[in-house]
Amino acid sequence: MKIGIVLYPTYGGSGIVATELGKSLAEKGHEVHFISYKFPVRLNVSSNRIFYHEVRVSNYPLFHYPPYESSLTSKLVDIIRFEKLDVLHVHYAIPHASAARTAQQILKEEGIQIPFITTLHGTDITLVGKDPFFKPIITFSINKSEAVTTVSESLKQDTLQNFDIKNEIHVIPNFITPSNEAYTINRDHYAEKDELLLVHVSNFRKVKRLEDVIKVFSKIHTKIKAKLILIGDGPERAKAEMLCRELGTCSKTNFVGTINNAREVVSICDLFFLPSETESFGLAALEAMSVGVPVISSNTGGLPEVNIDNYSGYLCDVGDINTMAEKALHLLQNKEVLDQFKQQAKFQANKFNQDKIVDQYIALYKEVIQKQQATIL
Ligand code: GMT
Repeated sequence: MKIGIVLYPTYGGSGIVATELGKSLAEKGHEVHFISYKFPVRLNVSSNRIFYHEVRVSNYPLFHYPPYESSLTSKLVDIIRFEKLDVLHVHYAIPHASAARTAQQILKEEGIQIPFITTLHGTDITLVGKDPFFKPIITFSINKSEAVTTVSESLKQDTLQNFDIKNEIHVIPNFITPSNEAYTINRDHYAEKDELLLVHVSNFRKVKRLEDVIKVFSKIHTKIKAKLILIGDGPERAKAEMLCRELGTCSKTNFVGTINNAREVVSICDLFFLPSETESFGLAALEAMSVGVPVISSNTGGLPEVNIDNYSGYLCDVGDINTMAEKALHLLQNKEVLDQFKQQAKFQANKFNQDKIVDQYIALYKEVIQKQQATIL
């Protein structure tokens, strides 16, 4: 198949999943065309089956706001027409699904038919989507997609509750990519031999509750020798740094920024924190588990579908920093239990096997293509 993938190119989960999916599809023999405004950060392979098409936005002075959706739509029309794509898979509803729908209508006028699939990743529904202003366009583009997928059952229920959806929603969870490279990271650069390492990875947005990570750490570090690594960057960073100063944990906290080898750094850690307000899936937690790091997370959204309480880690109420600290100490002060949880975390992560999950997308592509061909005949 010739597949077009529209994505955000950044470190955000939706872009990572879309990129890894495309890489895997190419490995399975499909031709994949990535379409975005910037080269996707995880597109670190070369393959004669992978293509990248950049959307350029006009900066004509009249445009106070550059018309990205129109540029994307025009790019889609051009690529679908020229590359003769069989199916388009857009990640994130705004503005990718609506651009896909307009491109589809333009091409229909020329006698070209292409189905498109929309994958909802969470923030498009739970945050952006709840702004009533966006509701009509999100509802319309979901209903006009030939197929819709969500990354968790919880996100499916959120979507059904908040939008008037006529389409069936398929749940296809995120997956872990096997990491083939042998890690060479030196743990000594991050901690003393007798110190435990705690870690958090995110885009430091409010929804991630970074302050809870720092507060939990301040409760823990007086009881055990430990350091905290914070991977990522974003709007809450300055506040987080102030809080570390207030709580006197600066010397034990390492803000390493947005790094390419995040999973490698996580792999040398003992415990991962994801106390988010809401999380449709929690790819960062799954990636931590895949390298044997148990997770203390909140129990909202899709997190209970990923992190199993008292097995791959612990689930706590949002904002319950006392229980988070208590559970973390329970693991960190009992080496045997911690080692058992490390193994269990890896085992749980393996359920999100890339091959099986990518095959579910392939089956869906085939289904929508066949359905569309049947309507033409
Ligand atoms: O978490 C973010 O802020 C980034 C966001 C995105 O759209 O890239 O992540 C969402 O999609 C990920 C991949 O499906 C999920 O693992 C994250 O849980 C989800 N984030 C939220 O729901 C807050």
